[in-house]
Order: sequence, then C-alpha cells, then structure tokens
Amino acid sequence: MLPSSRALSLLAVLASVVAVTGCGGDDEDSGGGGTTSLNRQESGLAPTKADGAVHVRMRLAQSGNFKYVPQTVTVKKGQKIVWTNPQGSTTHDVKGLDDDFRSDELKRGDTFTYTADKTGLIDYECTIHPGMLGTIIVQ
Ligand SMILES: [Cu+2]
Repeated sequence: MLPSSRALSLLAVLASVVAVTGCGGDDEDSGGGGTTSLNRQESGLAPTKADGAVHVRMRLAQSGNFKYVPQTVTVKKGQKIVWTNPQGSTTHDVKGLDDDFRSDELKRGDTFTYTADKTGLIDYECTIHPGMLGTIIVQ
C-alpha cells in the first residue's frame, strides 16, 4: 500500500506523461522536405517560405496550453500571414482583437490568410481557447 502522498505524485507523473504523449503534434515539423532549415525558428522572426508569406501554426505546448508558433511575427505591410492548423483533433480560429480580421473555425489542415494593410501592432486571439494569443508587428 502506497502512502497517499506518494500515490498522488505517481498520479501526477502519469498525468503529465499522458499530456505529453497525447498531443503527438511536435513531430510534424520533422516531416516533409525542403524547408527543414526554417523549422527551428519557433520564436523571433517568423519562417518565410518561398511564397513570401509568414507562416504561423497552432500547436499544443508542453504546458498543455495551445499557442501560436511563433507567437509574435514581424511582417512588412502588404505581406501575407498564413495560419495553419496541423493538429489532429482541435479546432482553432484567429481573430484580431480590434476586429481587423476573423477566420472561420480552422480544422486539421485548414489555413487562414490575412494581409496587413497598415503598419502597427495587431494582437489576435483564438476565440475557442482563452489565453491563446498572438501578435503581428507590421512594419
Ligand atoms: Cu485555439
């Protein structure tokens, strides 16, 4: 018979293992070809692919919270931002806090594109997950 405090900590360990292995989303960047050099830029400047757009993904962080990766992107005025939802089971969306834009619900593989037409700072959120926030700096 385990002391109850030990049983509790065992439960906590099991729960965190489930949380980490349950998402299975962190391997997705290792697949595919041709863009691997861009995939490590999880913060700071956003990956810019051949289409000239800046790409943001919705991901499950190790904390168990969803986040936009990168959380902050810097774009030039007129440059496209493309959000992609690569997760298997969770729907997200993208909504500017000042209602500059709003996506439909994005399911697995869905994308949303926005082109910033004025310089400044745009904060945005996922209306499905409170606290899932991102920022666009338009230069
Ligand atoms: Cu979300």
